[in-house]
Amino acid sequence: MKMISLVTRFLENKAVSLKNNKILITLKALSTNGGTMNKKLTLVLIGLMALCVFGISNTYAYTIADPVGDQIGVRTFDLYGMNISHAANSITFDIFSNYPKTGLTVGSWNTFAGDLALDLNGDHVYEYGVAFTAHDGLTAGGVYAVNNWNISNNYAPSGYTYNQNQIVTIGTVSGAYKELANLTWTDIAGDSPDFKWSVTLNGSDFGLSKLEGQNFNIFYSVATCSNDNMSGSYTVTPEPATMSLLGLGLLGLLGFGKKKNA
Ligand SMILES: [Ca+2]
Ligand SMILES: [Ca+2]
Ligand SMILES: [Ca+2]
Ligand SMILES: [Ca+2]
Repeated sequence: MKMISLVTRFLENKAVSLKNNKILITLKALSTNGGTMNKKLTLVLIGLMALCVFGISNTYAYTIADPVGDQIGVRTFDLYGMNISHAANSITFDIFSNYPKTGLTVGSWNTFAGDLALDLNGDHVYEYGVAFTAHDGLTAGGVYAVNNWNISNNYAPSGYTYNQNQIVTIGTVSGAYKELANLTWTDIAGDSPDFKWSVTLNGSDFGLSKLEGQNFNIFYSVATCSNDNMSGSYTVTPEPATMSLLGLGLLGLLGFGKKKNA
């Protein structure tokens, strides 16, 4: 409440000092029309803040969202989305699905988890991959420069309905893995989604001294059948600079208010 009354007082101040600003004149009218209107303004502010907090804590607002129920076959194959975040020189991918780490056997087809495909030069040819399981001589968690990908058709026994011609796992690579990344698989609370893959990669994996400004195109198939898949892109924005600009702007605004009040 102290915070809200501070914000309200700040807005009242601004309304008095910036008489020509239409929006702030409206705020002034609201805040000087007695206690009732002041309470209304406070309620609006509380509502806005609650909305902000709810928005941040809503785990279903994925960076890349995938429709629920768009999989072929059982709901075990459903992907829900991917959250992507970054630090100074690392990027983290969290993938939410119903697919178990041990894989799923349908009839005679032993499916296993797909690998993460990354394109860093914007041509949607995925030249990097992270192996999510050990297969074809690759190490789980290894970040590889990929020459070509296995597609779902390479794995399908005859007579199955599945998502054809989709890239699913790393095929051939050039050289050893760039890094053994921190790859984790978690059985998260609840079953919609049921599980989370998480992997954190470094700029050096891609020969980059900094990730800032770098765009990633991402593709992920839930399993070797690609019965669900998702794609999207993410740009590593220069957050610290943005934050300091915002800070400077706020300081400028405060300074301006003070000057006018004097
Ligand atoms: Ca889905
Ligand atoms: Ca590429
Ligand atoms: Ca679970
Ligand atoms: Ca999908």
